[in-house]
Amino acid sequence: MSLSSILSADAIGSAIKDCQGPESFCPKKFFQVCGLAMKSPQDVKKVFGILDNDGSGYIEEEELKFFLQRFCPTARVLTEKETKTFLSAADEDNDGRIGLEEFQAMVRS
Ligand SMILES: [Ca+2]
Repeated sequence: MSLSSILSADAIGSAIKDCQGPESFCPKKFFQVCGLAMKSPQDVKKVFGILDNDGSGYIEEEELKFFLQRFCPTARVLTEKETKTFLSAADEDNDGRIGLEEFQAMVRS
């Protein structure tokens, strides 16, 4: 399973291009531009599984840092500030990691 079987390469490219500069990453905009915001809950779940690199059932801060690289291997890593902002925007129960339901809620918002 890879992200390119769910999202189009063009859409991923546009979304990555949009946040090339440090501190320019906006999760909501990214999910819209890459097309994930319009995908079914099943597809969003597959993407969650890819982002949860160690299969723990949660996306932790260390995995979130490499968020853009899961979409495009040559993309940059997120800055510490972007990672923390992203995490706190999604982490509704404040356990310091993103669960599937939190991820789905964020993608669709
Ligand atoms: Ca994990």
